[in-house]
Amino acid sequence: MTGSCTIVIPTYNEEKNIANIARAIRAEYPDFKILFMDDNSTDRSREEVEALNDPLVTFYVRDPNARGLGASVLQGFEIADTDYAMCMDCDFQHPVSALAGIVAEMDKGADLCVGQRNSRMAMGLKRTLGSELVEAYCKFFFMIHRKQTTKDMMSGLFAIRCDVFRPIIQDNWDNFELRGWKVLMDLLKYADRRMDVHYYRYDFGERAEGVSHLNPKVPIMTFHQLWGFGKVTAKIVAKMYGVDYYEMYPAERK
Ligand SMILES: Nc1nc2c(ncn2[C@@H]2O[C@H](COP(=O)(O)OP(=O)(O)OP(=O)(O)O)[C@@H](O)[C@H]2O)c(=O)[nH]1
Ligand SMILES: [Mg+2]
Repeated sequence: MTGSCTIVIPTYNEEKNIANIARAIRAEYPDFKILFMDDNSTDRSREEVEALNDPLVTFYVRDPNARGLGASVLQGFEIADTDYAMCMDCDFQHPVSALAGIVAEMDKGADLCVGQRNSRMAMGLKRTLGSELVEAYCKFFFMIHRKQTTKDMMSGLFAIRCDVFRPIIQDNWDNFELRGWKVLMDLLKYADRRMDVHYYRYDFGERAEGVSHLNPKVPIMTFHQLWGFGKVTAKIVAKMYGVDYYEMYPAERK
């Protein structure tokens, strides 16, 4: 086992950020493994990573028939062979300097450490308000279903103990929102409520380079994670955005 942590980074067409983020992580953390879970990028992402020649960096090309941000992160967590695995985005919105604080919390015995944004305003006012509202809505359903909630449940920066979460991932693979973006929220649906959750606060930034992948399907998939009534909400939101819900979820077509 090399080092204590694998940094799992889901990527799609991040050629402008991918080498920079690997270099930035390596400069501060000589022994962290870096695992890019790439969904068949059509740009020069692979070449950029290969040119780094870093033995602790892996560019994993995922099955093109099983694409999805959620699936990428969960599969990365399964592949990780270190004590902890942490996911973060490729575009520097999650500061590399925060990783040390998160790992320090894991070293104190946490099962899960959530990177908690001091503010979401880097997303702009409209998206920040939307994000906070959606999170409050999701939390309400988690409470009704007596599930574990955390602060910043929508966070894309968090670390897990692999031995605690690997069985959860393997046992529930088909139940996850595999194309969805709210991986932490999905994991909490199946996690033991007695687990030890720690937090690390950080300043959330703006995308460094490249273009956003956010699209109307993201909130639809987030609501779809919320059991029966969430699916009704997802259908309403799909209608609002002019998205064909049953094309997204053909198995639910009656
Ligand atoms: N593997 C994989 N990664 C993805 C996919 N879509 C987005 N990503 C990655 O997921 C991370 C988050 O995507 P972003 O485009 O930054 O989404 P966002 O942060 O909500 O949007 P911005 O605030 O505009 O950056 C980035 O590292 C993306 O490259 C996907 O379908 N598959
Ligand atoms: Mg981003």
